[in-house]
Amino acid sequence: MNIAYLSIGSNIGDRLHHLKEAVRALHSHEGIDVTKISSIYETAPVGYTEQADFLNLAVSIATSLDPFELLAACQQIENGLGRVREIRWGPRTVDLDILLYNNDNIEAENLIVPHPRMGERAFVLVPLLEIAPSILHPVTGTPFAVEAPDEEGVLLWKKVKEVGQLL
Ligand code: PH2
Ligand code: MG
Ligand code: MG
Repeated sequence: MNIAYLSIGSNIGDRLHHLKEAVRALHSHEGIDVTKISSIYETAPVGYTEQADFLNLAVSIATSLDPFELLAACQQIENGLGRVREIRWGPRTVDLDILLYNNDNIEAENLIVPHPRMGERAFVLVPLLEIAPSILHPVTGTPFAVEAPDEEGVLLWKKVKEVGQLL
């Protein structure tokens, strides 16, 4: 069994509903178990800033899927929830990104793991470190650190303690 961490975000429509639907869809996939879930954070948009605030969370999964099958499953869930691909870093009903997959270092055309921008993004790291506080970067072997999350626009929005709360 493989362990992966995913970041999930939404900033269109009923954001909480979209996050829940994404977690449910992951969990109901026969090759995926959602094992840990972070609280939900409201986060200021990064990259393209002329858009609404996001809700973001992180999950840990146990999966029999290989990284590319997992990517396909994530994209299928995004499409099923009405995701239309438009502006890079622009608004989205739901976005599922693979952050880490075991300790793998993958550099394919359609998939880079560890996620190349995760180390600079408080909206990724704050939820991730809540569920995996002592995790190390698979390539550099160093811990992930986030300095001042609230200054980077990351605020606790809903405390979540167990996966069942979002199913
Ligand atoms: N996702 C992006 C770009 N910017 N900003 C926040 N706060 N949260 C996101 O999930 C996010 C973003 C591209 O996927
Ligand atoms: Mg993303
Ligand atoms: Mg994405």
